Amino acid sequence: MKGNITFTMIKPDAVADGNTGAILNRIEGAGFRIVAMKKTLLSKADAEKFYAIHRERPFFGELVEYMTSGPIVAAILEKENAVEDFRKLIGATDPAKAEEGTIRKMFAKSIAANAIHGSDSDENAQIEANFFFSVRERY
Ligand code: YYY
Ligand code: MG
Repeated sequence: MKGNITFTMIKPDAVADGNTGAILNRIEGAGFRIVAMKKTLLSKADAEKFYAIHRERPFFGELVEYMTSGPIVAAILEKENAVEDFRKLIGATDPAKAEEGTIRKMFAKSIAANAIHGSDSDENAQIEANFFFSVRERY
């Protein structure tokens, strides 16, 4: 069964550029309900843990540096078929390959500074949501 929860982060460049509101507007406009949300600054340890799956990749150091360069906005989102529909809404990892109208096409600057995160599976959505939010922060 497809899950109804996904996890997102609006990344440091998009937050710093004042695009948080515009991005949330697109997310809600696409039918996602915000279950939990917070603005926070990731520590190096947080970023390394969150992206542990990419530890051996050549871009890992740059990714951790970027994700800790300024505050992010983290959120749990609810919608039917949330993970897949949200990946469609944000577009390809590389904004040069992202479809017209996707959040990354509109707001990403590069493959590294690509404006937004979206979980890639129901299992990871749960893990990522639990990394940031307690049960009492979800409504
Ligand atoms: O899930 P998604 O964010 O679309 O891409 P991932 O392959 O999980 O990579 C996570 C993150 O790492 C990506 O959003 C930007 C960065 N990254 C990079 O800087 N350079 C790459 N070649 C691939 C990914
Ligand atoms: Mg990913």
